Amino acid sequence: MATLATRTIPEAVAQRGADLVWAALESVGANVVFGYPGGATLPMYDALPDHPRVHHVLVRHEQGAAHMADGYARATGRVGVCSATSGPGATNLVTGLACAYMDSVPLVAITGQVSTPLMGRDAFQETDVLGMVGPVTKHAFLVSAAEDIGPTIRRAFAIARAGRPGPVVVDIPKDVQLTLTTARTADDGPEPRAPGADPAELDRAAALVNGAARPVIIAGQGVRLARAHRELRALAERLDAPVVTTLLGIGAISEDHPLAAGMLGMHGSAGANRMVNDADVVLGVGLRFDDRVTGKLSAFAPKARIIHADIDPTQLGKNVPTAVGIVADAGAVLFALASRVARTSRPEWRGRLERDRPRPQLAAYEERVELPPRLVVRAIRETAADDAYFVADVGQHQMWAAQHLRLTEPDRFLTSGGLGAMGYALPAAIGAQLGRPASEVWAIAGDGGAQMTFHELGTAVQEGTPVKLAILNNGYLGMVRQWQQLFHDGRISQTPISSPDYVKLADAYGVLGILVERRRDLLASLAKAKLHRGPVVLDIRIEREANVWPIVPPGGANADLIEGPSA
Ligand SMILES: Cc1ncc(C[n+]2csc(CCOP(=O)(O)OP(=O)(O)O)c2C)c(N)n1
Repeated sequence: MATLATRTIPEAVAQRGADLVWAALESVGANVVFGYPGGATLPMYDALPDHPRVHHVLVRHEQGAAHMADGYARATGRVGVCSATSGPGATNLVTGLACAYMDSVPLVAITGQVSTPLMGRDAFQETDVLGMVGPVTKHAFLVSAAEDIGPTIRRAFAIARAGRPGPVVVDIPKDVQLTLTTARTADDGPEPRAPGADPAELDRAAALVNGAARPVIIAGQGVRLARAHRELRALAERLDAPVVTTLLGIGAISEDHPLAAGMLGMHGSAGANRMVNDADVVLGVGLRFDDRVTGKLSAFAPKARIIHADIDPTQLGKNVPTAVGIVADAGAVLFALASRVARTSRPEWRGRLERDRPRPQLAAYEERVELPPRLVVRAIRETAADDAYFVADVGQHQMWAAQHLRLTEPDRFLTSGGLGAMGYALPAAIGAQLGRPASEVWAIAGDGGAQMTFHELGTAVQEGTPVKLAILNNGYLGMVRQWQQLFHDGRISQTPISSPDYVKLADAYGVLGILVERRRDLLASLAKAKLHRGPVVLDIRIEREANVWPIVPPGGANADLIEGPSA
């Protein structure tokens, strides 16, 4: 772990703490910061123009800053940075921090704090940031001396990246930002290294896998974070074992790979759920085995011995009983196992996979509907570049996107999986676009989530980020309506939701808005959006009461999944 050592350079010119904030960010190569200024960050913003290597993106709401930093981090693999003032600025960040925490996204958030003598006095815009963010961050620092600013920020970066990544907050009182100091950041020393897998555990895991007739690999976000796609594919091919993914694991394996068996869990494919249900050995890599993945715990993978590999030791045995637990980076585990297991062929087990593959044709009833959601998602996929990024919001459209985009390039699917924070898509897409300026970025949102953070369109305009926002507009908070229909006797309560005229609203921002009401206009409208050089908002009026299928009823076992009419 880095030390907080500083050294004084006698001939150095004294600098304000505020300058040291930006200098520290420059020194770690953080050249994009998503933020919003205020009273407690006035010194920082006063110093910013003297640091032209940092590009500051002015957001419209601090939640947007955190989600943008998150989208930037997920798309680039780098640490995302956001900034907010004290009090309401910091409180507005919290949703985005919690989202990054749940999904293991490396972020550093810099918050201004009221001046040290005012702290604890209910000062104007004072909140106890450390107290507030503790449960949703890996770590939070309060910096009490200007000379600690540089080392603390550098250490925050190291913590955000190390092991299981996550958000770190650095809270800096205004007087500390104003203090003059000649201190410089000392060399922090080497980054902490990920633990290596225990060879004995690897041997036990390999023995289990070698003895298996029906093994399944479950790939989670950890495989993507470790950029271990090649290692995953190599092991799967060696074992001839199907690979299912979690929602965040989508993109760990190309979805057209013959061993890719789709997403597992509540809205996973019937095939993926059945294979895990019948597996005799499950190798879970880089996932939490959360409730949306396992369904009823006691009935999860009932015939299987479970091997669980994760870099975070607190995950092992937390939700599912494991026969073997391995604490290590996903890439290291997959690589080490590949050299310990026998090459095998399992035509029968593989045949199951072929049989259960989701069928792409529309169901008969969908042919009678103008814009069934599955058709819309597939049309977006068809229109977008092969290597486009897709950022899904939260709700039915998120699940349709997860099920039907069928991505072949690694790591192109970004979504708020753990927290499930509506409003994520547009800001995260803007962040992803700023991190990947040469790529196409599509945000897919519902009409509910779109209204939560639509104002960030202003950020896209000011930054010239050409994100395409496709609103799958069904006039409902669709996912909640679906649950009311299926599990609350059809009693519809507070889920019909009105929308503004999105085309006019886009126009007010100087953005191209396109209304899509007919199937015959869909592809042409999407193509127009793709070719337009600036941001675009598509208001796509999908089938109003479509449901997401399959679904595992709440509290049910994955094996009890209901396939629904569109199977
Ligand atoms: C911030 C937040 N508030 C509430 C919810 C609960 N919730 C989950 S899905 C959903 C409905 C989403 O509606 P919409 O954005 O229109 O998408 P749809 O499900 O119709 O595709 C709601 C309210 C949430 N996930 N996040």
